[in-house]
Amino acid sequence: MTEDRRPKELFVIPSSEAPTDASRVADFTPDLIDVGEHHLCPGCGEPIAIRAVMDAIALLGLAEKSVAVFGIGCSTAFSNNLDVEVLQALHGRAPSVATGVSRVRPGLAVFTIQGDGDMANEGLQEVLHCAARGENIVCIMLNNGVFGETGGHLTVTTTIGQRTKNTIEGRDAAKHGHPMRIAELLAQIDGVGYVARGAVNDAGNVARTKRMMVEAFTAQQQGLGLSFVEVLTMCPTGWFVPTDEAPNYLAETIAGTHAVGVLRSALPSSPSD
Ligand SMILES: Cc1ncc(C[n+]2csc(CCOP(=O)(O)OP(=O)(O)O)c2C)c(N)n1
Ligand code: SF4
Ligand SMILES: [Mg+2]
Repeated sequence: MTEDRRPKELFVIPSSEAPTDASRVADFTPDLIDVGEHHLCPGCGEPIAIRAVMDAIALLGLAEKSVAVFGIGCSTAFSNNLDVEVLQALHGRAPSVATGVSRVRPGLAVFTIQGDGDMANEGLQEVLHCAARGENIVCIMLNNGVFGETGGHLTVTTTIGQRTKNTIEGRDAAKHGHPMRIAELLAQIDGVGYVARGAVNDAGNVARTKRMMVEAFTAQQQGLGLSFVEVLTMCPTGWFVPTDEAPNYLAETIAGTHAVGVLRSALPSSPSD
C-alpha cells in the first residue's frame, strides 16, 4: 500500500470535536422523540409514521397540550419514546377514550394512534361513531394490513394478493373476502373535518405524510371536527418479505388498493394533495 504523505493534522479530528455515535443519533432525532431502545423490527414503518406526527406537533407548537391515546399493537411499545402525555386504551377503544379527554379538556390536541387490526377489526364502530359525532380529535391509523404484533395474520384492510400468516399465497377474495378502505369510509361521514391517506415507503411519501399530519392537527385546532389520517406502513416481518423489499412491496401490493392522497378537507386549502 502507498504511504499517505499528507500532513497528519489534516485528518486527525481533535477528540473534543469528534462526533460520537450518541451525538450523531441526537443530531437526527426530533425534539419530541426520546433517544432510547425499542423492540420494533428493522424496516418497520411505524416509527417513521409516528415521527411525522411528532414533527407536526412540534411545528405547530402543540407539545405542551398534546395527549396521545394509543391502542394495542406494535406501535404501543414506541409510545414510551415520545415526549408527550400518553394514555393506553383497550383494543379498538382509543377513539372513545380520546373523546372523554377532549370533552373534559377541549383546548387540548388529543389524538389516537392505532393499528389497522386494532382500529378497523376490533373497534371499527368506535371511530365511525366519533366521526359522526364530529369529535374534535385526530385519529391516526397505521395500516400494514396485518395484525403485526400477534404474528402477522390478515386484517380487514389486507389487499388482494397480500401475503400474511394465514394468506401465505396472497389474499384471495373468493376465500378470504375483500379489503375495506377505511379512509374512504370515513370521508363520507358528515362530522369529519379532514381525511387523508399517507405512506412511509419513500422520502416523497414521508414528506407528504408529514404535511397531512400538519393539516390534520390544524383542522383539529380550528374545531372542524374529526381529523383522520391513515398511514401505509411497512411490516416486512408480517408480510414475510425481505426487509429491503418491503417499501416496493407496499407500493406494488398495497398502495394500489389504498391510494395515497387527501380525501376530504374543510381547510381553505390542502397543499399536500
Ligand atoms: C382482546 C384482545 N384481543 C387480541 C389481543 C391480541 N393482540 C394484541 S396486539 C394485536 C394486533 C394488533 O394489530 P394492529 O392493530 O394491526 O397493529 P400492528 O401490530 O400491526 O401495528 C392483537 C390481536 C389482545 N391483546 N387482546
Ligand atoms: S411485526 Fe411488523 S409492525 Fe410489528 S414491529 Fe415488526 S415490522 Fe413493525
Ligand atoms: Mg397492523
